Amino acid sequence: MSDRSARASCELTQTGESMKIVKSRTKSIRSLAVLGLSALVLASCADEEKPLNTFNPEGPRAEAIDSLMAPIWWIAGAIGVAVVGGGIVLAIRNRVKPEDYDPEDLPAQVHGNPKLEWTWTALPAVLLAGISVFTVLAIWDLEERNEDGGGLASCGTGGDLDVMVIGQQWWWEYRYDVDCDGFFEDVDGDGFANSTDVWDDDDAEWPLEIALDDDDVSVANEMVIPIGQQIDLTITSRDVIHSFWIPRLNGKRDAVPGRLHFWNFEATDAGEYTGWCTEYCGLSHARMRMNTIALPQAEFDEWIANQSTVADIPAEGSEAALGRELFQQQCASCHIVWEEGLGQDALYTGARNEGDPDRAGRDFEAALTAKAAPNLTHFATRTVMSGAIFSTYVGLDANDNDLNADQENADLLAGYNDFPDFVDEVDLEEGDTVPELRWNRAQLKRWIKNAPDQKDMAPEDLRGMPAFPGLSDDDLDHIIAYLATLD
Ligand code: HEC
Ligand SMILES: [Cu+2]
Repeated sequence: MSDRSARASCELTQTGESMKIVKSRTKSIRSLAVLGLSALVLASCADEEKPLNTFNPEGPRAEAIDSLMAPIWWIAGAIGVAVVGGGIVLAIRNRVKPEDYDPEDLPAQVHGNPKLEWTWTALPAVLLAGISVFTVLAIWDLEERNEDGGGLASCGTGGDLDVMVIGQQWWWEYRYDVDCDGFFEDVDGDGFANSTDVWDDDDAEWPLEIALDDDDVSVANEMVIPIGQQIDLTITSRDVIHSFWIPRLNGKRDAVPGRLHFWNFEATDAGEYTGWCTEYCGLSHARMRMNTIALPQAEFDEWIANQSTVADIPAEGSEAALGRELFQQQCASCHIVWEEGLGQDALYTGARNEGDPDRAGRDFEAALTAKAAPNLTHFATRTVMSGAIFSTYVGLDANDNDLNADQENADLLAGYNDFPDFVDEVDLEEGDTVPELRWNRAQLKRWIKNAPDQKDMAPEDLRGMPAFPGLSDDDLDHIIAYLATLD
């Protein structure tokens, strides 16, 4: 079964067939067959290739969960079969025809038999106690952080990495503690910058100023990690409760405003690991995904070195320079692009007023809808955007100049919207050349022109990005040319 038809039948099974469990007895055979078929099809949904498959764990954390679950599943399955099977066997063996039914003829009674009663109380208790020992050990194991000075304090000498994960309606921000000085300022002066400093800092306005460190790197939607090392995560949220879950790397952990939750994972192999927000968080909850890219150490080092640089300023008079001007007028009230002279602490709009004398005094808060928007300094290095629901690059001959005008292209892209691995999904005929990866200009245009049309958002309620109906096609071209320089 091809990937696509498997997916189609997954949907079919979930929506239709299994509902058709037929009531009448004559149809029961057919309904059994349907059930069996559904089970088979659903089993094929657990295909190894599926990006969110917990049964295909990668790295020690996910493997620990999987290897805890497998034996419990078999034990529970055996007990289930024994109990249900025993029940069925007894029912069949002891069945009586209505005309033979004698209310006086009771089976042997076991009530008041201490041996039996002790046995069926003790057995499950021992079993559950045994399972709980392994479960608790696994939970402790999963929570373990790198021994590098309390987790939050530094990256330590081992070079392991601390990443702060911040959920927001409806995208994820990742901050990297690049210089290993921790995420927090040492407010209480005890020589140790840790999470208690946040509570000690009267000026810190949770959650706006959490983890405000001049030297950190902030990216959106796509977390890049080195393979073969444990990444310590500090998870929190800016608005409502979200839940962070990359199924192939570890279990879930809630992102709760005002709280710091610790979590970690490790990928053994290079590759892409995707996830979804798994706590209902409003309008675009289903479009709040995450992408994790695991790279060999050397490539990761290159990546982080590049992310730590400021953006180049495009040459005067170029298309990109025009775009930058527009960007500063229309977009910079929410989005930051770090440039020379603009301190990295200008991560939030409030701080930006001081960071750039040209902008001092402007009322950014008033224009600010989302309180924070993705940092776009190296936007062109990401493969996904907008909560990881669109690709920044496609392998299609995307239509450059007309917003949604080319229906075929629009349809293909719409198909992509539901599936980030679009490039692999395009059916190519034999002999076709694989289309080159290219900047997804069509989608970017649609997004910048009218983001709420592309993803449910409520900019009027201070959530998400507003539409810019006033931008002309040329304006959009210029802005996109500028964004393309942000690599
Ligand atoms: C009022 C705040 C605000 C303004 C103004 C704004 N944006 Fe956004 N933008 C956002 C938010 C919030 C998101 C994240 C939306 C999401 O993914 O749910 C976003 C996402 C984006 C993204 C995707 C980034 C990524 O990594 O996912 C791009 C590109 C972008 N905006 C470009 C622009 C451009 C260009 C302008 C100016 C024409 C602009 N934005 C103006 C708030 C804003
Ligand atoms: Cu969410």
